[in-house]
Amino acid sequence: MLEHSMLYPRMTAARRAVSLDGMWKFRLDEKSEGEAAGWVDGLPGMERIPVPASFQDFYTSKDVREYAGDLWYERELFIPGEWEGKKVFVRFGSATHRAQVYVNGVKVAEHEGGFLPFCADVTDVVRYNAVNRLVVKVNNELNVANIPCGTTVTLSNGKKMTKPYFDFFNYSGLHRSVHLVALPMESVFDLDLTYEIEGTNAWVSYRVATTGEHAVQLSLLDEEGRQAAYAEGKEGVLEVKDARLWQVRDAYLYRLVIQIVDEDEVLDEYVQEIGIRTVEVKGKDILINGKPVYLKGFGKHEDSDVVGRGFNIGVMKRDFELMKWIGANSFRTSHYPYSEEVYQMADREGFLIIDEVPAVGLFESMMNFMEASTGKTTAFFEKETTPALLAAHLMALEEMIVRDKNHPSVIMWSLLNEPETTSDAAVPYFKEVFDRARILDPQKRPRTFALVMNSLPGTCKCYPFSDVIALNRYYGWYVKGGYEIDDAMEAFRREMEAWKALELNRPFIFTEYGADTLVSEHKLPSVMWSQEYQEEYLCLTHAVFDSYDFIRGELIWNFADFQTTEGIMRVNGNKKGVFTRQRQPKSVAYLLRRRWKELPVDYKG
Ligand code: EVA
Repeated sequence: MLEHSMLYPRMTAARRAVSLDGMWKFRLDEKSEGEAAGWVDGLPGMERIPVPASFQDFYTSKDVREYAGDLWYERELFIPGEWEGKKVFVRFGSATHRAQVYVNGVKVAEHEGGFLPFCADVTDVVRYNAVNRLVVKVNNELNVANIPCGTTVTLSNGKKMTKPYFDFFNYSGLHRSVHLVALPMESVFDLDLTYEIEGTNAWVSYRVATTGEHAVQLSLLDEEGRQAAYAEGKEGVLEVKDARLWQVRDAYLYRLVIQIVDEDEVLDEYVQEIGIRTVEVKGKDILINGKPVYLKGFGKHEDSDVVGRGFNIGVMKRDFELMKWIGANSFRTSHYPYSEEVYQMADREGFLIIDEVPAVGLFESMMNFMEASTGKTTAFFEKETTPALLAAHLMALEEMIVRDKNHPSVIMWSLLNEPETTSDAAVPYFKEVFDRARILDPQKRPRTFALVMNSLPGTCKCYPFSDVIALNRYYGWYVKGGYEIDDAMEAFRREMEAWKALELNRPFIFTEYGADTLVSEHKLPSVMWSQEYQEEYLCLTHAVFDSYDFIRGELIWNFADFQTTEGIMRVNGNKKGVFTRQRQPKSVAYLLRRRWKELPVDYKG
């Protein structure tokens, strides 16, 4: 059980939540002198940067952009006097990749892992009705004892540099909103929900965890604010007559109002939007509310100009509009859990999410996507650091599932991206991770992981753990691109025949397929990197998808061009976007739109 509640901060009659977003003091710690120099009591200098944002792309110096090490943030914290007697927390949406938090010079929290929220309990440390000082030390180095994996090297000039084992820029800092939160002494801590639907009625089984023993009351309100169900007790069932279901791209959200009561007094109130729907894998079908669904959509990134991986509410809105325009119904949060606001929006818009824990780079290479196609194996899970890695992985998994389990949009957990799966040592590691996901999720949603190119029917020891087999495949790009593309498609079909021969009776989805494409390049006849080639590649790949009834989803790589580490493989970033980084369409967007608008939601079902 986590130490602090993962519930999203909300204002209600009993709760307070104040955004701390804005300009914060900022300082890089090139000489690792911060602690010794007393920075926990306040930073030297006057430099300020926005929160939330990555720090890297604001500045004009390469040493700043590529900086690896500690970075410090500071801001004032005014705590209202009327909060005395409440529990007071500072809640970080995330701090990439690890952080230590100080209030008035006292350490109040530390957290490992860069993509999930954590709280600092500051109740006894703050001065009330007064200004306090909040200092955060963030560190962005990579290693193989934490996720995502990579290394940190020291260059001959003494500067540190991170080398990710993954294909996205190591953006870091305070990427998400920070809130100051006041809760009553006795408060709602956690909520589990499961659904049963029969005919026009639904049963919402719930379990509320609180920090005390007083009675709990729940009422479920429909979108008009009318009460649709009521229940008492920490555990029970809400019976909803004529329930409006949450459907794919046709969402309906109820509001669940949870109160802790002491006779007539309301001690705490928390409000959670919920969608009534079921998720199940049966044979080759992915079922939402008992009906098969074919996934059409994207692997995405949180990535945009200037703010990097910082949450950008405008970009989020644009992304959803583009996904609606193109006829998508789903996306994977590759390669880490996204900002909570993204899931709230997906709940509202009826999108399906494959929620991915940041377990990426569990394959020793900067270009695993390339090297795996050569058959390279690395026995990643036999290192001294593997137990520590597993512990960090399980912790992130718990934080993700507890954070996201009540979003109707979340229909599947992705537990790793492109790990090494060909050695025996991978198997016990996978077992722990998959078992833990099953225990943590009250809804027992399907679990998956994305298979890299060398994870094949004959080599992969871990696919049996997956409820849905998810393939990342680049036939026609990393494998036999250009004029050899027909051979690539033959190899692709051979692989699919080998999967078919296993008769797994499970759904397969593609969590990646794509081709780098420069928006500036047109060429007749096509060459690799031209917009024409991206279209040809897609037509041929889709023809393969269409020939197998067990393929139940296509999430193209990537929604938009995104920043990566520089190198000979990347032209100022990965250019496999269907949209540019500025969210304008490449030619291929129109092709996809034609296809996806035509495919029925229950295609092949
Ligand atoms: C690519 N391929 O090569 C992508 C990567 C991604 O960006 C992969 O999962 O296999 C990875 O992160 O474009």
